[in-house]
Amino acid sequence: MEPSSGATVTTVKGYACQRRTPLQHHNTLLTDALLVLAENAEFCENEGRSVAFRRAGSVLKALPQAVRKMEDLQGLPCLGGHSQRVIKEILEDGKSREVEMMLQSKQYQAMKALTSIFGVGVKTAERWFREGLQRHTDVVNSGYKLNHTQQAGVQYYDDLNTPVTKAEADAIGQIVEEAVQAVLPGAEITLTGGFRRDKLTGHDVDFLITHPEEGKEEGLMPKVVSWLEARGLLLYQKTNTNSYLESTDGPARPSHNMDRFERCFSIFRLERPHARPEQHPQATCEEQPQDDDSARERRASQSPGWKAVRVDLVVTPVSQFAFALLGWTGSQLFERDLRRWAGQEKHMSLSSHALYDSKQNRYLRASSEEEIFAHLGLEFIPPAERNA
Ligand code: DGT
Ligand code: MG
Repeated sequence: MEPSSGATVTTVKGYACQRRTPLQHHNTLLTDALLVLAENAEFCENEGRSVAFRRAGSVLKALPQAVRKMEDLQGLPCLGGHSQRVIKEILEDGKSREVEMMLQSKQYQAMKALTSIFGVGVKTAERWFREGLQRHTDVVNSGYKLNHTQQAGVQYYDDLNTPVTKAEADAIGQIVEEAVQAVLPGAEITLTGGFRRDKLTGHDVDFLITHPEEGKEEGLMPKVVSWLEARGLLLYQKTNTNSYLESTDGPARPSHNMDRFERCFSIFRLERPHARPEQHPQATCEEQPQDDDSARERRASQSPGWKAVRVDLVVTPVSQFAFALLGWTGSQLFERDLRRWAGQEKHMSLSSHALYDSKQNRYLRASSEEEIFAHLGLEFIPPAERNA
């Protein structure tokens, strides 16, 4: 369709991995609204719908200018009818009634609050909501039996829901570096995830650990974890051992995105710089707030001298490092579209371990992200432009 006169025509490719998506963009009002719809679809366990809204938002993030009228959307991919209706309403009225109502709804608010507890997924949150729980404090008061992860999620709720800064990520990086060098000199750590895409804050800090000599990295994770635990630096950890070699060594399946690396989900105890010493209750009894339940809970989860920070550690053999780096840098939608592109357009199968070419019936090696993009017939997109 020919755009009407006055419309700003922009060509945007259909896969997120074909586009450059910077961190800062021009359409946050629209993308924030679409994100609410995507989250709500996720809360209803409708993944297809959630991805559709995320894709629509991601296309708007890649535009070089703000959308001002519906004609500006002509020719753009991934914008379904529902997304377009919401965009139209916002362009005309400054907001979408549907999104506003969703934000006000008890169910959306409860699902958002409950799923923001570390260790609580949509299914559990949904059940708790049906049973009348709405906030993390309700979970504490319910007396429900929580698993180890959820206990940590509730205990450190406030800290874990306070964005991690780049300075904090760097401080954690120094600790991880020290731990890794102590147990395996010569091993290398790399900051991945959102911080590698130049995000200023994140919900966690992601690291890859490898060693230039293949095989040296085996068994590294338990040693790193022991080193950290011995120094009281871990508040929580759950380590999965590498199962990639033990499993049937078939082609990497693109739909299977849980990796089989040695991986540690953890919560670090990060000393705050210039932290005030912890206050003794008796010393300040005159200023004590009323000792109601919520005040007690707040104090229990407050940690004046230190902050609880979610950290993911992943150990990879150096032969798989480039794939792991590409797979862990994100964004999630960028990763999803990389795998979709590989499968649908190239008959290849990409994971964070390997790239398999089904036409040639062989794995394609790569020692850098650039080589993987080249194998996939894609222009290289640097990490800071993978914020799809
Ligand atoms: P954040 O932490 O919310 O600021 O944002 P990201 O982008 O760092 O997101 P995060 O930490 O959940 O994950 C980092 C990237 O790693 C993400 O973009 C996709 C990838 N990723 C996360 N979990 C898995 C996993 O289990 N397997 C694989 N292959 N990739 C994962
Ligand atoms: Mg992250």
